[in-house]
Amino acid sequence: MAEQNCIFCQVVVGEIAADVIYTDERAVAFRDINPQAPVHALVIPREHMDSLDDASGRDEGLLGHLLRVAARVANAEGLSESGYRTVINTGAGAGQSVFHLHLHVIGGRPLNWPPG
Ligand code: DGP
Repeated sequence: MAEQNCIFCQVVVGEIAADVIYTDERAVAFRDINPQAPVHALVIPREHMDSLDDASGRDEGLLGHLLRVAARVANAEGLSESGYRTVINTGAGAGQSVFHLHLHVIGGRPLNWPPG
């Protein structure tokens, strides 16, 4: 169910334009508007979920699917050799600013560890 005022729900239905690079029946991937690396995509479920904290046991299949989409996107973006990072920020204190679950897929430059 779409959440009112959720920008990523609006991306899913096309009300907000995005550079979409992958879609299927459960997920959408598009380029981040504020990229932190040469490749920076977001993978989201079509169904609204505020954050990873809202996932329940019945969402396990969906979560696995989102991870597989992240890998597919990363490989399609040419990151299989160089590697890539998938990040889920959960909660404002961890840097989450959009409260619709999303996986960042980041790559195309050296990535430091630990992250900031
Ligand atoms: P986070 O801070 O983990 O919640 O990441 C949210 C990301 O979403 C952030 O990197 C910027 C991106 N973003 C926010 N609004 C939009 C938008 O309207 N379009 C796109 N493509 N990305 C957005």
